[in-house]
Amino acid sequence: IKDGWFREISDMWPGQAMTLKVNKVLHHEKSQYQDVLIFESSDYGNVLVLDNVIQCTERDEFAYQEMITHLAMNSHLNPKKVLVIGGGDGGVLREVVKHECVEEAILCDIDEAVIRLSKQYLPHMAEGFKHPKSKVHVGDGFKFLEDYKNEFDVIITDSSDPEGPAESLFQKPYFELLFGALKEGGVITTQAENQWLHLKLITELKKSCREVFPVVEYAYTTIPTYPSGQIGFMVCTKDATRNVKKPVRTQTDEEEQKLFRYYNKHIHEASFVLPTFAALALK
Ligand code: AAT
Repeated sequence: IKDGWFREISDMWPGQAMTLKVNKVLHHEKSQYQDVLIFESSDYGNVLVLDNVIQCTERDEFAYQEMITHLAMNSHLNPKKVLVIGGGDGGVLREVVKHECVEEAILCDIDEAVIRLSKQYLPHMAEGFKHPKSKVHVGDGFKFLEDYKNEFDVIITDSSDPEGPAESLFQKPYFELLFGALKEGGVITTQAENQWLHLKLITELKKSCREVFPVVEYAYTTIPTYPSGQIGFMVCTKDATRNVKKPVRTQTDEEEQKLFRYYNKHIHEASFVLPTFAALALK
């Protein structure tokens, strides 16, 4: 923070940086895994920052949390048991339990500080923790998955960027664990970075996923406070016959408007349509 502005300077997006005006710093600590900063911004509500990277703001978080969740949830006919890796703010959990078919939703984040501070400063996201179907485990997502085989219908990896504690969540051994932990017909989504900045990383990620899953597609959402204003997802399923680009389960228009602010059945399909430069690279 300099002169009242937070600047998101990082080698992961050279030569550019999101800046947000700071009203006041609410909390700052070094947790066991990362530097955790929470500030109140002038126009984006409260902001969670890990190792100087914006994780979410109250104003636009729904664009990300809804898409990473419902692209997976609506690509499964009857998701009952759901796992979230990362997502310590609780926003993805909040979205998962909106689906009444869900019987159990488990979240595994590596950092108790993120969970603790989100409950205090990001209550609209952390409401996901209060739901009777929600369970929380603090630990490394990679290690957690090693104990589960044939267990989950949907697994959502809402992880930070590959520099730091989330590095292992972007590599092939992790996708093998995900595949093994899914039941037949299971679906995953993972945070898969920005097509303007990380096309090479996304290409490699897709290749790794393709070596494990029969169906792998990249989708993206728009979000002002992530680098370059967009972020993508890998959407994969064990079921070779399924087309994840079209929801297999839908809500009525009225339900959609009641439940979601960003996601709807049209944007589900649209989010897989890529500009030519990205489509060619990811072919
Ligand atoms: N929904 C907010 C978006 C995030 S949060 C990412 C979370 O991943 C953090 O809470 C962090 O503690 C957790 N995490 C990191 N590594 C691991 C791990 N190995 N196991 C479990 N959880 C982990 C993502 C923001 C994306 C930013 C885009 N620039």
